Amino acid sequence: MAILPIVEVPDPRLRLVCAPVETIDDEVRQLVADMTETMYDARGIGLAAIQVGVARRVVVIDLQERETEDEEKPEAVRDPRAYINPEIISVSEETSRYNEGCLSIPEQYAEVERPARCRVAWLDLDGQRHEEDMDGLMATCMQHEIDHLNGVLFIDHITRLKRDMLLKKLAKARKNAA
Ligand code: GNR
Ligand code: NI
Repeated sequence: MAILPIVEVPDPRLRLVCAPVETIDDEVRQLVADMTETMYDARGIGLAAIQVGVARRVVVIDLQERETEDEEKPEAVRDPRAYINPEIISVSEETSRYNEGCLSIPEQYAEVERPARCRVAWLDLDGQRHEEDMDGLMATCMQHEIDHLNGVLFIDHITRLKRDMLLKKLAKARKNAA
């Protein structure tokens, strides 16, 4: 396994439409393993392959809360799931708001409104097809990740004013860190 560098805005790769996985081979399994390690290292709850520079429709998610913010999650409570070629089948009319963040837009957050529930289909690492209704944080996170596969970021769902403010704050934070 390897911790891979995370692609950040304004990298144009984040705007690519990713290609479906045709065969679940060792390369895909290696990618999922590396994405999982990278997600935990970065303390994210999800990660799309394009965030490590690979333009394929692969997502990993583990929503589980950590004990404290700066404590790394113990192996025992880790429950990483891989979603290959995930697709939204339907969404609820009801929406919900969540204060979203993204590892590709470090330390910036904004309230995003999305469908509260969605039905999602995907393949697991054995090539088995699954279909499931999702709600709560899982529905939000899955929609955020599938957006990445289509070159969409959470800042595309907020007003231009809020987006410009957020990107300005990011530029400032980067400048201060440099
Ligand atoms: O770690 C993450 N937290 C998060 C919080 C609210 C909504 C979505 C997310 S996903 C994000 C990790 C990430 O950037 N995934 O693409
Ligand atoms: Ni993200």
